[in-house]
Amino acid sequence: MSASKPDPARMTRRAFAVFAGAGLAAAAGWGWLRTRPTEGGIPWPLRWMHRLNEGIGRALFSERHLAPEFPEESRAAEPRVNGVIGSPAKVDGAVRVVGPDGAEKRFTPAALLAGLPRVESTTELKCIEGWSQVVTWGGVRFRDAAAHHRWPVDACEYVSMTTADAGYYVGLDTASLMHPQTLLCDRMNGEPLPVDHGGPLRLVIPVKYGIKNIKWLARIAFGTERPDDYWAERGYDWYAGL
Ligand SMILES: Nc1nc2c(c(=O)[nH]1)N[C@H]1C(S)=C(S)[C@@H](COP(=O)(O)O)O[C@H]1N2
Ligand SMILES: [Mo]
Repeated sequence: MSASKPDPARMTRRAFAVFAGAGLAAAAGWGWLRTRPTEGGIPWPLRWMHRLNEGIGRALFSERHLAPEFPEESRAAEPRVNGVIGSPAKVDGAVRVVGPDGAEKRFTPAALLAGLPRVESTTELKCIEGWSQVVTWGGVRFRDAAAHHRWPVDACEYVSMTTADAGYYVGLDTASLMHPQTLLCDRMNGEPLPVDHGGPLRLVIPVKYGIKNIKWLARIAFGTERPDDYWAERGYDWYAGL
């Protein structure tokens, strides 16, 4: 009597059936998802998942929860340029700061940061597409600029940031901007911030994915409603917390 040996042909047929079944289920699921009514341009089940993620993100967020910092030696030798949406701002161009009442003040990028404590920190820029790189950023803390310029951070839960041509725009929660690692950044890897990487001024916000780290920052507007966001309109998570 021989011990029953597995029949390779049968095993293969079974594996194939499982594989095909999973494929059909995924296709059916995708078809279902695609035909759901949309909310803010994306199917409601995805919007619902984003809300769930945001709830968890906000619950985990705290001023004391720091993104990891790295030794300078571990930074990328040649940081890749990724974001190309929106037009670069002029070095001497205005950065407009707009209150909830629409009142506007203009600064050059240098004037916006003048006299504030300079900070350097080496953190990881994480793109939502899966890659990341370690970069040494220099600038001033957003929270220091907010205190110095008396920005209405207590009255306004949200901030909209845009490029000069409004081609790229991000919506941010004020709490994340006030995080100690969030910088108005004008230097990168020990040099003035190159135009490719957002010079003269970009936002560095290591508690969020790369999409929120807007380059060529030219307008900062405070408000009480959740601002438009370039990538949220294209299906990504509005909060984009890490
Ligand atoms: N103005 C502007 N800022 C932007 C983007 C963009 O397309 N335009 N892309 C974002 C994304 S998705 C990433 S990952 C980072 C990439 O920064 P880098 O080009 O300096 O590597 O910039 C962010 N800021
Ligand atoms: Mo990205």
